[in-house]
Amino acid sequence: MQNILKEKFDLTSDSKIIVVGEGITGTSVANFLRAHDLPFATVDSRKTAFTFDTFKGATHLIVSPGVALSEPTIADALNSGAKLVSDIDLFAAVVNVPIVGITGANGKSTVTTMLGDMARACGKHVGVGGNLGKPALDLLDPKADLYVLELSSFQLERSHILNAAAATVLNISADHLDRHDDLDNYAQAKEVAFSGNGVMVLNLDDAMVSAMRDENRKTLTFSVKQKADFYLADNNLMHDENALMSLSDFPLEGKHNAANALAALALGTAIGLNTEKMCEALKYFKALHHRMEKISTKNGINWVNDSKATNIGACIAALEGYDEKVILVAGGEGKGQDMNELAPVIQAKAKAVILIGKDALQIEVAINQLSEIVPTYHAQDMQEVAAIAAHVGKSGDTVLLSPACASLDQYKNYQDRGNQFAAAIEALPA
Ligand code: UMA
Ligand code: ADP
Repeated sequence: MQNILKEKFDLTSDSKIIVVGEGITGTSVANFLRAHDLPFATVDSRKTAFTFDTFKGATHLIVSPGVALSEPTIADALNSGAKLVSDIDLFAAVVNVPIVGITGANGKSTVTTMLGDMARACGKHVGVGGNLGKPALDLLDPKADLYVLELSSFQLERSHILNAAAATVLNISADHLDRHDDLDNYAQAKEVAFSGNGVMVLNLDDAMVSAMRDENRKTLTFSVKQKADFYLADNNLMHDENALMSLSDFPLEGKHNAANALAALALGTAIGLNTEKMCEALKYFKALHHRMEKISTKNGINWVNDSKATNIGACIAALEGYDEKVILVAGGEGKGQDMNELAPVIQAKAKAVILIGKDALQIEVAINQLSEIVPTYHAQDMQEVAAIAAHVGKSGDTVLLSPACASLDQYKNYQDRGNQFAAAIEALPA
């Protein structure tokens, strides 16, 4: 094992390795290096501010995804010749069974979980994680015969050697533009998922993803709008000319979830999973928490928690899933997104908007430029959101928390935001 690491990363017992970030990724890396007798130091800027001295003489930097590579002290160390290695690189270097890599702006967790369920239904001993929760290195298990990894743009931008047996970029839409220079730079990071020579699973409905096609590689396509290898016809999930299952047997709502199912089927097919068993797993798939989760019908209102909608693309997909207009709860940390892209969909699909968080005003300004007035309200916390929604909403209305923004300005994470929403509804007088 040491030899593989030595060969792939020039790692030796003389290397000066610095693990940057002491979160769950940093801890998984530290455990891995320790197990391989490779000495290292860890640093965390929230404990001690980074200085140029922090990285002096470093030969290898293993930087956690939450830490920006543009951080001047890190950029300086990399410019001075330190090698950038990611936890994903270390993982890929030591794994000898197929890895499936799943990235995209939205749908990663859903597709990763679906494919994990499908693999289990096929009797595989599968490790499922990555950005989804458990860091890749913590999944390592001699019994595993497959790994399914959700990969974020931050993990991919610092990775080099994934060589997945099958990979997909589900879609590209604006996200994390506070960390990536622009959409092209973000897409380039995502494209690293295709490094190597495995099967590429491409979304024909997304121009930026379709453009990643490599004629020399085996490719499977999916689409909810046109014929592809995996597509929709007459309300069925299709593979070539074969109907795999009816959408009425598929428990998730929204076209975007049909797209997710098609992507998972394509990935599973690419690695040889049995079609019938994959469809069986899809039938029993349960929506993940905080993604279009129906939480209550208190006071006749349908309260829906889509707190995981941390970017505009996810919020648009949620709104477009409704035939009738909803009361939208949105706002938070906007991450440099252009809220003018969201405003027309709000006009078409929202009867009122309740705004929260740091960038509430940006959304309001975009809404105010619309030709039609959409009533907007501001709320300081979820109690106020619930109170306003209960006052504005009538029986039969839907109140949708789909913030289009990150949560970190006001909440611990998107789960905390969703949980506080649910608790506030629970606390409303009946
Ligand atoms: N830190 C610094 N300096 C900084 C920023 C962070 O020292 O400038 C330190 C923090 O003090 C903390 C540590 O780094 O001690 C945290 O590291 P991290 O932010 O990289 O987070 P981890 O705990 O290692 O979790 C990461 C992913 N987090 C991020 O990408 C921000 C988790 O994705 C992922 O589940 C986990 O690795 C396992 O792979 C979370 C996420 O929000 C869910 N991802 C983004 C998303 O889905 O949109 C990309
Ligand atoms: P990710 O892991 O990429 O954030 P999730 O599966 O957790 O993706 O879903 C995140 C948000 O995006 C949720 O609000 C969900 O409803 C929405 N979503 C899921 N799949 C898609 C898709 N294919 N296109 C657009 N939005 C989607």
